[in-house]
Amino acid sequence: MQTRAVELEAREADWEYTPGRRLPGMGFNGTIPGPLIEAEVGDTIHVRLTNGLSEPTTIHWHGLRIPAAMDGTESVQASVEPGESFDYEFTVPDAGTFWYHTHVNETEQLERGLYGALVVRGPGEPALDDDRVLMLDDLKLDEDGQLAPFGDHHELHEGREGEVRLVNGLQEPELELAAGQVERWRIVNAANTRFMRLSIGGRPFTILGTDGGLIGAPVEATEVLVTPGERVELAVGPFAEGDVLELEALPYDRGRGEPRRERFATIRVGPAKPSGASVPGILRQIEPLTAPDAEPTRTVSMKALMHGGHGQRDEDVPVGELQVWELVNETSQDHPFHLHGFFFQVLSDGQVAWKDTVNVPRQSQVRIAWLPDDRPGEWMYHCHILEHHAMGMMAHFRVVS
Ligand SMILES: [Cu+2]
Repeated sequence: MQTRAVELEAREADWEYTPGRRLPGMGFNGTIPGPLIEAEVGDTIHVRLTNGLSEPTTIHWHGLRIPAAMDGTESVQASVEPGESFDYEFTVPDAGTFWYHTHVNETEQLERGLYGALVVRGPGEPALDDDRVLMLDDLKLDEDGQLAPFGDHHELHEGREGEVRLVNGLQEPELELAAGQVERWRIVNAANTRFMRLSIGGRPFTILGTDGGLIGAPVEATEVLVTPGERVELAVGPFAEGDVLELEALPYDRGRGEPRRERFATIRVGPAKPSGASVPGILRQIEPLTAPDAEPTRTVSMKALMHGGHGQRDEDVPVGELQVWELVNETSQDHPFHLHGFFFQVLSDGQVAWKDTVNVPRQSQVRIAWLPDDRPGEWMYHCHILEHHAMGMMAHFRVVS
């Protein structure tokens, strides 16, 4: 186990998102996405955040089960003022694909690029030929090709979706793969609002993991829905030399916007290389927290959250007391529900996996279970459509020992 020291400076960035086109971005260390942070389970990460912006910021460590004081929200720390710095220090307990992002003026700071990925590796993971992180995002531009203004009333309700699709900060890039190889793709939806029903040229791929790392057993699929904040890990390939495939989002109706088929990247398959990839039939043992039909201990209404405004407070959660929450969405649009600091299992989808963000489709319910381990303090949950979060679609609660 190691201690890893990382310096992150939030600063303005001249963002060339496609050759010859630039935007005034914001990037950790001036890059979009920010630096990839890599660690092994049990490592301690020390991050000094320095704020080189002209407005306050913080970092939220999305999906990491770390102490409340390190969660990066304004309920556990003062936001970091321009010119100041803040030290985050925590141990990473779980293997998986996580991400870090600003938690202040999110709609604008995230759109402008203040996010990055954090990958934690554990023992006994499947061996694939390569491992890459794809942070998917979009950008909303105005007629002059500049960032569209933020936060009008319509945008807050409908969410902000743009016509420029990005992979790792670049518009519809080309990705090269070697024929015959199978890669592990760690995909993060870093968009403010855009839902991504991902397809890789219609070819089958294997789902290996989700928000909280590996799932129990690999799942073959030709598409997977990734909503804002969610992650998915895929085994991709093998393909034949000369194949050209599109990484795209298929039409998905979230109750707003126009469902369309949209390209994120083009995949070109080059000359063959030998493959040592193998995906075992069992990836991990995950014990169910409770029975799929367990009675809810609490109901969370998306409608009430959406209309409740800021400062809502939900009831305390005692350490060690199993939580079964019924997430009820009586609104006319889908909402990706994100719980800070803890993993949950979705009881209503028949799978046993660790999640921190789950889509609650409109006019439906999703039942989740989670067990608050001994990390008391101020926590929160919110809709991960950032405009909804900005509108106040969130609640604070305490975990109490
Ligand atoms: Cu929402």
